[in-house]
Amino acid sequence: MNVAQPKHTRRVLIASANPLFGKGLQKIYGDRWGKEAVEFELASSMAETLARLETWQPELVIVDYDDRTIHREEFLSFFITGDRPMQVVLVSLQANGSVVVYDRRTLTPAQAEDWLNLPWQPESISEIPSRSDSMKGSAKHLLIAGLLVPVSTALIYLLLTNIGILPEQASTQAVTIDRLFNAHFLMIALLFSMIVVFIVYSIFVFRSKPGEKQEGTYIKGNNRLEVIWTIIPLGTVIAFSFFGARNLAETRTADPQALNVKVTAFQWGWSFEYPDFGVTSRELYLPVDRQVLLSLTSRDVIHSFWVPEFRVKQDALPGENLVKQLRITPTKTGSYTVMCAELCGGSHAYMNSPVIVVSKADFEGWMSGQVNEVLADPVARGQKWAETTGCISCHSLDGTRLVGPSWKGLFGETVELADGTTVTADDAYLEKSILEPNAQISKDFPPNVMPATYHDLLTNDQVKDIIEFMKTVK
Ligand code: HEC
Ligand SMILES: [Cu+2]
Repeated sequence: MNVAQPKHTRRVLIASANPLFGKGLQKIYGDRWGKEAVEFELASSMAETLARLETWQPELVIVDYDDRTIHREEFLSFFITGDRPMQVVLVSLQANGSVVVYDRRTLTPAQAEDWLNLPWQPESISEIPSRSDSMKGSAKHLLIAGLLVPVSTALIYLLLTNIGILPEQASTQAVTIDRLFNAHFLMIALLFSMIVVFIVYSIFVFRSKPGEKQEGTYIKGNNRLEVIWTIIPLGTVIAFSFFGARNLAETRTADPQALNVKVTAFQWGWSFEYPDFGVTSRELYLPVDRQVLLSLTSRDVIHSFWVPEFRVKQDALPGENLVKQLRITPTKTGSYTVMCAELCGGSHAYMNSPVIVVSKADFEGWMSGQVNEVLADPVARGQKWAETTGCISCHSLDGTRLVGPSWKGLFGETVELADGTTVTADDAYLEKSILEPNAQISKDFPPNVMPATYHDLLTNDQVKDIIEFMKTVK
C-alpha cells in the first residue's frame, strides 16, 4: 500500500502501562517512516493519557487493548464524542509478533503497519509548529538565559563584597575566615542567578498572550539530569567542607610565644586575668601582632566570646575541666568590643567589654601600671575585684537601681531589711552580705539573686579590699 509521506512530524500517543508495548510500536513506526518523522509519547495510566491529550494534542492515539488499567471502553467513548482531528486505535500485541486491532481483525505485522498508517489529515493540524522549530527556539532561549547567569553572578558577587557585610578585618584569623566567606558569596550569587535569571526570563519571554490556551509540555523524569544535579552539588558541598576544615585548622595555628589570658564569663560581664603578671582587668588589653591564647571558662551558664573584627568565636562553659581555648592574633590597633554570642539571661545583650589593641610599648606601659596599682592601694584593688568578679554588673556606683542596691553612700547608712528590722551598714554587715547574701535581705530586693559563691571565690583580703572600695563610693 502506498501512503504519502507526511510533511510534518506525527504525534503519536501510546497508552499502555507496559513499556514493551510502546517500544514495539515505536520500532514498527521508526522502521517505516524514519525516526524523525514520528514523535512518540508514552502514557502509563488513564489520568496521564488524558493529561497528555490536553497538553500535547496528538494526532494518533494507540491504546493497549490488553491493559486493564487503561479502561479501553471508556476511552473509546471519550474519543468518539470528541471533536478533535485525532485517530484512536485499540491494539493488542500478540506474543508471536502479530497485531490485533480492537475489532479483532488479526493482521500480519506488515498489514498492521499499513493499517496503523491509515487516513491522515495534515491540513487540519498543520498550524502546530514542528518539533525541530521549537527545538531551535528553545536552544536560543537557553543560550540567552545561560549567558545572563554569569553576568548576574558577577554583579551580585560584586554587590555582596562591596556593601560591607563583613566588619573590619583585624586579625590574621579574620583573613582566613573571610577567604571562605567570599567563596560562599560567590556560590550564593551563582545559585541565586541560576534560579532567578531563568524565572525572570520565563516570566517576560514566555508570558501567555490573551486568549492563548495551550500549556507548556509536561516533562516527567530525566535520569541524566537528576544524576548531574545530584553529583555537582554533592561534590561542591564536599569540597567546601574540606576547605572549611583546612581553614579551621589554619585559624588554630599555635604560636609558642602567645600571650596567656584567662577569660571568665559571668552573668553579665567578662573578666580578663593575665596569669603571668598577676593582673586582672575588666578590659582586654592586647599587644598588636602577637598571638594571644585565651583560656575561657564561665562562672554560671554558657556564654560565648566573640569580637566580630577578629571573626573567630568560642563558647565559655561552666565547669573546671571545660576550659576552652581560642587563638587570636590582632593585626590592627584600635578599640573593639567583645560581646556574648550565646543567649545567657536578662542582660545578655549588654554583656559587652572593651577590647583594646595597642602597640607593644603601650601594652607594656599599661601592664606595669596595672601591676603597681594592684600592689599599692587597697581601694584600687577593691575596685578591681568588684569589677572583675562582677559585683558592679548588679550594683551601681551612682545610685541607679540595678539588680541589687546601689553602693552609693551605702557605708554607714541605716539599711532596712526585708524582715522589717534595720541594721547599720558597717564592716561586719557588708562582709556578711557578701559572704552569706541570703542571711539578711535588703528591703524591696529579691533573695537568692546575689550569688552565694563569693565565699569560695574571694579571699578574705579581697573581701576587705572591696569593702574599702565601697567606703569610697559616696
Ligand atoms: C546577680 C546580681 C548580683 C551580683 C553579681 C552581686 N550582687 Fe550583691 N546583691 C544583689 C542583690 C539582688 C542584693 C539584695 C538582696 C540581698 O540582700 O541579698 C544584693 C545585696 C548586696 C549587699 C547588701 C546591700 C544592702 O544595701 O544591704 C552587699 C554588700 C552586696 N550585695 C555586695 C556584693 C558584692 C561585694 C558583690 C561582688 C563580690 C555582689 N554583691 C555581687 C545582687 C548581686
Ligand atoms: Cu553571656
